[in-house]
Amino acid sequence: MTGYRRIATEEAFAPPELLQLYRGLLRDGDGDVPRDRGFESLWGFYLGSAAERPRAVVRRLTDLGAGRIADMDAAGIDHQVLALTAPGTNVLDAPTARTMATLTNDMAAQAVRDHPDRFTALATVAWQDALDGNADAAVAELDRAVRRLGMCGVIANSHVQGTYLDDQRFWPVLEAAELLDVPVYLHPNTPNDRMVEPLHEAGLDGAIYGFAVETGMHLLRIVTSGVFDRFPRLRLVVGHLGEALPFWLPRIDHFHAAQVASGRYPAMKALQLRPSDYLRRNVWYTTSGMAWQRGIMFVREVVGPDRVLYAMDYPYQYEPDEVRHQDELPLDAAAKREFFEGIATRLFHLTV
Ligand code: VNL
Ligand code: MN
Repeated sequence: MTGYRRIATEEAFAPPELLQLYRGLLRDGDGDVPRDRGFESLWGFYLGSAAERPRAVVRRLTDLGAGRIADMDAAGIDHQVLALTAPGTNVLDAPTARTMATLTNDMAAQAVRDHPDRFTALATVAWQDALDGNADAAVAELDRAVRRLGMCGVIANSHVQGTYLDDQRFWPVLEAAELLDVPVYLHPNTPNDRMVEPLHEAGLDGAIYGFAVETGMHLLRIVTSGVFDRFPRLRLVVGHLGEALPFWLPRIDHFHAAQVASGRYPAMKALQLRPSDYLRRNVWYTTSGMAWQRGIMFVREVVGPDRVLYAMDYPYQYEPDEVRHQDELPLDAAAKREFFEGIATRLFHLTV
């Protein structure tokens, strides 16, 4: 009836086994992993609150079957690109993270096999393996997930215990994503323990704003570190209309050039292109949690309409009215089909 299928591209799930590990972390901590007050704030809430929304979110996260499909049908979502919810395995010690990544990929692959028309999935890897000099293990799991399980990208739930993907120890995984031709979805995490305090004390550490502060900064660190000069065909996907970066393009370019010219920071090197050029060449932008026509039209205008695509942010922002709002974007039928279906199909190489 609409002339397009709605493909939602930032849709979260969680194995019950991972939530059980989170409960243990919240209770006892993990001697091998530094404290993370953002994690405690986020998952202390979702796993501890008796209020209705957090309980519904946790129930929906663990459902990769009939309940989720009923929600999709009720909202008009034809297909979900599934990803392990944040912070995923990033808060675990490396051996536990590796075990959980394998379990998560197997679980998602089963859901895709059961409902190939409704689900595809992003791979999960234990990014901290790369920090321990064991990037090969993360690369091997990515390879298995993509080539054996048919996954269409890899989720990066942002910082790994305070380190970011500009750290060259992670680059073998980025190189593998480039070679496998699958995008890396850079999803928010709570701000790391060194930056969370002033946000947390005001109630701003989560999806309301802290995620965007943390993840916008992460994306910018990736750009300014030269990742895309080294891996020019690497593709990144970011939610929430780009975590505000599209609004900042001129100022970022201006001060990047000025700081490089003056040699102000050793970490800020000359790049082959302007920062905004990478944000228009290597990055795609989903509308997760940002069902706002004027914002969507602005981002299309400044980064290009061919890299702005639909996402819901299920189950955290399960708002069927927001689907309708995006159905009514001031776009012609062909452009709307691209927005809901075409761009996602090519970006993730979807076959259904
Ligand atoms: C929230 C929203 C959390 C979107 C998310 O991941 C997310 C939240 C933990 O409202 O807390 O993807
Ligand atoms: Mn999300």
